[in-house]
Amino acid sequence: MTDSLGDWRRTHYSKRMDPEMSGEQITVMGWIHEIRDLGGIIFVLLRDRDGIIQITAPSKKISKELLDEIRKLKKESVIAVRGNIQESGKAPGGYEIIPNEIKLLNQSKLPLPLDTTDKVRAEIDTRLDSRYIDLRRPTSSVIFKIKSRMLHSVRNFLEKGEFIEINTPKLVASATEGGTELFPITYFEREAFLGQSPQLYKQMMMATGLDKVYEIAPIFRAEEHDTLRHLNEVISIDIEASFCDHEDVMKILEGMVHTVLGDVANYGEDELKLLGVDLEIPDIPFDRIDYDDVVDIVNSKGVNMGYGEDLSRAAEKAIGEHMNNYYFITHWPTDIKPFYVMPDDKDPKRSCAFDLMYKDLEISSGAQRVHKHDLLVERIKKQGLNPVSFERYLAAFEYGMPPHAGWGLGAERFTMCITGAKNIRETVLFPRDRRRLTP
Ligand code: AMO
Repeated sequence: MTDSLGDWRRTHYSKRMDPEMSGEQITVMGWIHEIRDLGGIIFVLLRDRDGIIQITAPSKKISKELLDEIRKLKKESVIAVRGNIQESGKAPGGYEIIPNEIKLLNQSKLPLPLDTTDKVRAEIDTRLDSRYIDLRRPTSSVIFKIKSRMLHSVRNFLEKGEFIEINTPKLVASATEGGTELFPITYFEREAFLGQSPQLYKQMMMATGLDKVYEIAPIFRAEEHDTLRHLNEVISIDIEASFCDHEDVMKILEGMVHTVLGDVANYGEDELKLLGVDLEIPDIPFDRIDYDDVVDIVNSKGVNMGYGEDLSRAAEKAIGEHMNNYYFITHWPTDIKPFYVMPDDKDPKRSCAFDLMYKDLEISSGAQRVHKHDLLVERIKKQGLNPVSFERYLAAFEYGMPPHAGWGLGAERFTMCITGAKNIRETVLFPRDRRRLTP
């Protein structure tokens, strides 16, 4: 038999107690984390979003009916407790509640597919299969509290910088980053794709006069990689700004990373502590290293890398060891960057593209863009793509397209930098990878 919620409402989360509340009757709601029956006294640990509070039921102070009710409770069932709060040196968190009334709101089946205490470590796949239970563990859920703080701070920063939030379509007709890595879908009688980047749309916005835009939305990549850094659906934080070059948007990016890390360290102190993270706020400006120098350094560390090659995993590790935590790699070879990237005026083999790295992890790419129509057509052809598939995008460059630049920052990779998560799957509620499409 379970009880209905009725007119009961939570008055406090478990961690929002203070000494002045002593003796007050409060109502808490949550899950039974643990229950210990010592005969003369029963301890119930109630867990909510914030943490754990002890319900202490001594047989001397509590009616027999209520004690019998408590004895029937099972781990992970959902309860509401009304009782008097008091300080207690022995209870976790320093407070305990002496119950007056308890409602059993819903029962949990036992055994659980996963332990909710950190006593038994489960494999990541087992955890993801029962993610709703995994997220009852504070060390799992805290990552999403931090991710939420990060995204909130990103929005604040960009709004203060007068960026306008936009939403672009995720059902698209053609590729943006080149021909591969797309998920095809059936769109009525035609083929379409899931968007791999808002790139072409955010650039078209520059022809509208909106001037500075940002989008925080999913991107889909049909990459076959099965690594700790790649997923097939991630959240990209994208900006595009007119009358700007790559240097300007690099300044925005480093300023944003600096501010966001400061905000997370400030407001998420307890959350970081739970993960054992001592967040270092990097000084700005971040170091900038030329791609040519990266090639030299990587080779000097015994990892083979030719000019014009992308960074292999070994090369990323080699350069990561050499540099400070956050740094930019600039002047990438034009040929290995997408068609929309502006070649350097003086040396067109090099481009105005950059990556932002954290140690050995790429977290963002950006560039000044080609804003001249004819050069853009030439670049599309040179990359083996057909300008006809980009007709509507290209048209936007014929009627007054300002010079512009932008970047895309992976929200999950940035969350990994902040939380120290080694596996990107830890930073996504329901990750999508080569093997996983449910839950
Ligand atoms: P790029 O393809 O480099 O650039 O993507 C930008 C950032 O998005 C994140 N990211 C991923 N994270 C995890 N798994 C993946 N499969 C994955 N793919 C991308 C990374 C990466 O640095 N249009 C350009 C951006 C721009 O120039 O504005 C683009 O999409 O953190």
